Amino acid sequence: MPDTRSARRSPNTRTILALALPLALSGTACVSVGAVETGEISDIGDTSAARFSDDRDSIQVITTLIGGKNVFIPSTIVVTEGRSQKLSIHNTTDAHHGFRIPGLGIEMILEANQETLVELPALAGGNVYGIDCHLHVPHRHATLMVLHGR
Ligand SMILES: [Cu+2]
Repeated sequence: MPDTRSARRSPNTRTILALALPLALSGTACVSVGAVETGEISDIGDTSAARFSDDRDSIQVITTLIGGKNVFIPSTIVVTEGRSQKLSIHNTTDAHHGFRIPGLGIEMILEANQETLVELPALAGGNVYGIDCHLHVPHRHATLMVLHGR
């Protein structure tokens, strides 16, 4: 008989991971593990009021090969609204890759084994943009998330 414990644990792990970022952004100091396990998230509160400061001059990103898949790390890039931001994207692979944000009209080529600077314009908070590699369809996608600023 197969061990069903690991099969049961897998969705819970995904649920916890999926909830981790919104919970972190909500400013909620403590949410009980019981609430996460049962999917009860009604006590998280209104996240639209959360505002963030940002002391970074640039954000480091890599595109790399993991387990046979090309991925962007971090796969969710977080910026704050109302200020431009530099992305310093290092392509650690021996192939060119693309970096495209269709919602912003940004499309760059990331040369093999090189660092490429991408300038993001000042953006409005509360928006999420898809990121992909326009050179390789199977390249795993990423996300740009714009937080409300202080
Ligand atoms: Cu690619």
